[in-house]
Amino acid sequence: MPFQLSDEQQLTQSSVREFAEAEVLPIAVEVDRNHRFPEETVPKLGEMGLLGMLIPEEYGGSGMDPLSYNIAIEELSRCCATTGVLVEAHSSLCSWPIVHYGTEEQKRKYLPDLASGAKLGAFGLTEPNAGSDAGGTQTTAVRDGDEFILNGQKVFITNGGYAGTFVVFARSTDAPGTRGVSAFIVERDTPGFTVAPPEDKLGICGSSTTPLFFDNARIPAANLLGEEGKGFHVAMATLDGGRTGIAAQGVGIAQAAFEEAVKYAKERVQFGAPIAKLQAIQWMIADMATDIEAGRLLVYQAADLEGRGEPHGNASAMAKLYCGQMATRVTNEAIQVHGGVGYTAAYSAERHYRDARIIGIYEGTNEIQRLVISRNYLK
Ligand code: COS
Repeated sequence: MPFQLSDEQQLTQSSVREFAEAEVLPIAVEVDRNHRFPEETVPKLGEMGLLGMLIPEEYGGSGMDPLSYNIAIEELSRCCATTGVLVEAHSSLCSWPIVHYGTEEQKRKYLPDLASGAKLGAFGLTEPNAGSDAGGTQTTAVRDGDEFILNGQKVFITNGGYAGTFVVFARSTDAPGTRGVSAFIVERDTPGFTVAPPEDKLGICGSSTTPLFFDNARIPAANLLGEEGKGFHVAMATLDGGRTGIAAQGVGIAQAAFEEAVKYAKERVQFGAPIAKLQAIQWMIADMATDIEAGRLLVYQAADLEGRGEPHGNASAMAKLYCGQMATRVTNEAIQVHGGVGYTAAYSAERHYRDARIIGIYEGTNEIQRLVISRNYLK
């Protein structure tokens, strides 16, 4: 077996599964139907230490290894994809860059509240005219004494409506393209910074996905994250880890759909026997199980490389590319196993199918992952 989880990793897996089944699963359907952010889960996630997984102990987190973290994201997403991405964006996209690029002062100021869940985190990179072309950032940051003045707009920001701490990217120098971009930490109550109402989406319906507006928003120059003009590197390095987390979310969604398809196949009787006795169903189950396992191993590999301090951008792009397609395939098959009822809201297969679709889009589309991967072989 290429990956033998350590005792500690297995403990993380079982304890997060137990927590998610007790606290997250019971509200998953309602959160989806009502497009409701699961606000009451946030303090529970904080108490369980699930908001400080990527934050070192000295700043209030648990300093978990990347493989354990991704296992936790899989387990949360297996019960509720909305909760999975809530934790993933908070951890991979906001906490991680502050841990890795923040000054000691920034870490002491922002990380303890992120670790406890007193504040949720978000990441503002995408703009109306800068999606896949993240280097086309148009939001500006102009230095004025001890401050930067931010102007512009971000879109599709996960946790936008509830986050207290945002890592935001803006153009602060005249350097063209990716080189003029800098990263900043922005607090929610900054005058001139507003969060618009959430998007109405196909899936992950409880997740708060919002635009952000900066209208002469003044932030302290001390909130520059990393070196000025190196923000694009911060964004790309952040996404190297984040993409593994989204792949893990895809594994969790697919696993949930698979388990429900197996259960239904054993219960549903047609032609005088459970449909699990039919080879047509058996082959679907076999393909789904194999597909999920392949995706999970890609996630484990990318996380393991990251944990050992090895370059992991190629592996995380592969994991995300594969899991985006895998989760769509598996959840589609799960509906097929259910037949007509799979198309209705009486079963969760349709929710998983809708939730799976985003895996191949956010934190870089399938096409961007192919670009990242192919560059490693063709350079
Ligand atoms: N880690 C650190 N630095 C990186 C990096 C990485 N993984 N990948 C690239 N860089 C650096 C490069 O070394 C280069 O540095 P220099 O300017 O110092 O030479 C710089 O970043 C620009 O890189 P590159 O030339 O590859 O940039 P491109 O404009 O070609 O963009 C893609 C590359 C398309 C891969 C990038 O824009 C991207 O990932 N787009 C998708 C964005 C995305 O995922 N959005 C989702 C938002 S979060 S929900």
